[in-house]
Formats: sequence, C-alpha cells, structure tokens
Amino acid sequence: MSSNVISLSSIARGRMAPAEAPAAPTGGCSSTSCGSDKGQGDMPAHIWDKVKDHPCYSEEAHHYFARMHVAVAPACNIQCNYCNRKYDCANESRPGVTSEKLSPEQAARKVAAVAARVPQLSVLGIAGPGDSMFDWRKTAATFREVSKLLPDLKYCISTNGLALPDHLDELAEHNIDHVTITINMVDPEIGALIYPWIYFKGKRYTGIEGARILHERQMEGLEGLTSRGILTKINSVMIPGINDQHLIEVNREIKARGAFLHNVMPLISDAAHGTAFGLSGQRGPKPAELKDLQDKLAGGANLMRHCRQCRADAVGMLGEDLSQDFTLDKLPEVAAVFDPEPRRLYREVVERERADRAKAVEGAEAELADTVAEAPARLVAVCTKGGGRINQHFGHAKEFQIFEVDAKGVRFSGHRKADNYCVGGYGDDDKLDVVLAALEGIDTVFVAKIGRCPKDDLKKAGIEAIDAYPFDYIETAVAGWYAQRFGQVSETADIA
Ligand code: CLF
Ligand code: SF4
Repeated sequence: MSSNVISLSSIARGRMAPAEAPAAPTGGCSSTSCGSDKGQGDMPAHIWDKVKDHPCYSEEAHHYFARMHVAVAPACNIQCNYCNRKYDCANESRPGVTSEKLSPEQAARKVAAVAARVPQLSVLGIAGPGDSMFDWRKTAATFREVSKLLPDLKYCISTNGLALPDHLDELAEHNIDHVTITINMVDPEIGALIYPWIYFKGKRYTGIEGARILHERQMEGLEGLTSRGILTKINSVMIPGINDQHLIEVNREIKARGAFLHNVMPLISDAAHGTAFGLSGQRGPKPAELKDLQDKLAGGANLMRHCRQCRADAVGMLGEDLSQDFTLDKLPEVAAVFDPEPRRLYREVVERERADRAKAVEGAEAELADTVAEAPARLVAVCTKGGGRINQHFGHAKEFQIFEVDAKGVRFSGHRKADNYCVGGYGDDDKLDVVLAALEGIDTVFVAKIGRCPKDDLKKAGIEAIDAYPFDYIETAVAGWYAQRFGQVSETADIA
C-alpha cells in the first residue's frame, strides 16, 4: 500500500476518527436499505449508486463518508414556531448556533479547502440558514461555482417546500439528485399550530389558509421530484401533543407520493432559543417517545434514524463538527486545486472495508440465529468514532450509538448525545450525570476502553461497561455478547 493511502485500519484501531484522517500528503432499504445498515440489500443498482456514499441517505455510508453544508441562503419565506430567525434553520440544523453567511464564491473556496483535507467528503448540502429554494439564486450560483472546482461531489438541498415547485427542472440541470423537504403535517389545521404565517407570491398568509398553501406546495413538490427520479427525504419535526400521532398519516402520504426516506427528528425546544415553542414551554419528545413513534412507522416509508440535526455550516462526519477549522479567516485566498487521488484511494479502502464488514455482519447474524427466538430484544450503547467499530474510549464519547439486538440481528436504533466524560484526562462528575441521563433505559455500554472509576460509577448506576471487544465490528461484538447471554434456554430463564 502506498504511503499516501488512507488506512481504515488506523481508523479501526482508533488512532483517528474518519474525518480526522489526514488527506494524502499531496495536499491535499423489502424495500430496503436507504436508512439500512446492510448496504445495497435488494435496492436497485442505480439507486444504490446514488446513496452508497451519502451519509444521510445510507446508514451504512455514514460510517465512512462526510458531508458539509455551506450557509449561503439566509432568507426564508415561512415562519416555523420552532425557529428563531437569529439562528440557523431548525429544520435542518439545531437552533442556538449562528452560522457565518457566505457568498457563493466564498462557499466554493471553503468546499475546496475541506475537500483537500477531508477525503471522506462526498456530499455538499445547502440547508439554510434560511430556505435554500427561496434563496434559489444564491443556491444555484453556489452549485455552479463548486462544480467548476470539484467534479466528484454529490449535491443535496433541504427546503420547507414552499418554493420547490418553481424550481423542479432547474434541480436536474444542477445535478442535484437529493432533496429534503420538511413536512410536519398533511392537515392544515395541525399546520396552523406549527406555522403562524407564510409568504407566498408577494402576499402573507396566516393560520389554516397559510398552512393549506404550504401543504399543497409540499405535495406538488414531492410529486414533481418523484416523477423526475430525484431522491427525496422527508424531515418531520416531532412535536408532542401537536403532530406526534399525526406523523403516522404524514408517513403514509409521503410514501404514497414516492418519498425515499422519512426522518423524524425530535423538536429541540428551549426558552433560551427565543422560539415561539421554546417560550410557550412546548416540550420536545423523550428518546423513548421518539423510538416508540419510529417503531410505529416501521413498514411505512423507510426511516432514517441516524440524523444528527446538524447546523447549516456543519463540516465532517455526522456527529462531529469541523466547521471551526474552516471559518472564512482560515481559508486560502485562492481555492485549493482539486486532487482526485487521495479521494480515490480513500474510496478504494472503504470498498474493501465494506466488504469485510458485510462478512462480519453475516457471521453475527448466523451466531444470533442460534439464540433463543423468544429471548428479549435489548438496547445497547456503543462508543464509536466511525468505521462501524467499537473504537472509542468511554471518556471521549460525545455521543453513544444505540443498537437493538435480538435473535433476528443487530440493528442501528439511533444515537444519544452526551458530553464527553473525560476532561483533560480526568473524569468530571457533572458530566458523568449527563452521560447517565443519556443512557437512560440502557444497561450495557460497549467501549474500546474505560477507566476503573467510571466503570465502577456506571456499575453503581446499574450499567455494565463492556471493554472485551476493542476495535471489533459493532455487530460482531454485540451479537457475540448477546449469544453468550441468550444462547441457552436455561440461561434465558433468569435473565430479563
Ligand atoms: Fe445536509 Fe441534509 Fe443533505 Fe444530509 S444533513 S442537506 S440530507 S447533506 Fe443529514 Fe444533518 Fe440530519 Fe440533515 S444528518 S440534519 S439529515
Ligand atoms: Fe426557520 Fe427553516 Fe422554518 Fe424558515 S423553514 S422558519 S429558516 S426553521
């Protein structure tokens, strides 16, 4: 292997998270698998080709590939009750962090700089901080500028859908084959509780009338995308007491109109964000409520469960953010020259790693097939920084990935954010409390390594930390552990 090949085995050994892996020295889902962790499955080849390197459209791809957003679209044509315009678009980014607004030319320079340092970069998304289609001129100009510099990126946009029907044909012209529409309702009466107003064709509409126009435009946009073969993901913000049960109907309607993926995201609500919902005390859902709803949606439109609600200027693998390394003041004045070699080499390594992991998953499933079919499903937490492996120290985990395991297999279930426990080499008791809250309802956590004190602290809280599978594939380790516990009828009798 040449010296500039990026080795995933180094990622596997936990030496670097995928997006930390340096570029080469040159400077540079049945209907299946979209959100699936099993790769292509029975997905048609032309669809797989579109999603296999997209970290949001393929759960498997998010172990290997990174996305970046450029904040070029500040204006918006609607008001959502979970948004404060001082902050980023809450549809596609968490509120509370202001982005640096960029011109299309600055955005292109930033993309070139990121691509030169992050060979995992596969997707450029425009997700605000307002609405990417209301601000269509800037969005289109950005894709135009970037395509001059980097020919191999996938393009992706996120929109509230109001302006979408006006630009359907232009999407294809710009090679944008992934579009996200945020659809929180298909019933304007519910919509009126979420959207106080919209601005459409030079006029402001409020209440049910505004919500009806938005709904009709969203459906028209979705149908237009489907008929053009553009993959569409639907984001829905789950708002307890307002649209939580209604999202089952939303899921049905979007599936009927050809949506590829449905991403149900928890409302983030805090009075400090100054949003209407935050100020009125509207709460977001608990992790268990979100999971219950997602479980009810199984069998409908395919679900995405690995969304990180990233910001409108996010850079890196999902779950990490390198945006502060690429602020305007740190960008070169002239765009970096595109060097395809590190990116090509990285993809070669990923293909080998994917094949290896697929074999490991098959082996894990075979092992689970020998376990007792009635054994209870278990949720476990995993510390990982990519590559589908248990390769992170407990103290460094800023989030836990959650997997569900039973005799049928090991399935990704979601993630839970937690402050990392270890600060400057020492555990921090306050942060341990945050970690324990994040692990609510989970009694087993897989780690590459853990100190004796936190291990004892977790034990006192009823959580077992397992460090017997460092750097193994998650599925192999979790299946091995589960098979050991539930492999014999006599053993399962006393284990809840
Ligand atoms: Fe960005 Fe969105 Fe494209 Fe992904 S994010 S525009 S589809 S490239 Fe991804 Fe981020 Fe979730 Fe969005 S994790 S908030 S789903
Ligand atoms: Fe805010 Fe986005 Fe809603 Fe516009 S569409 S109001 S920017 S959350």
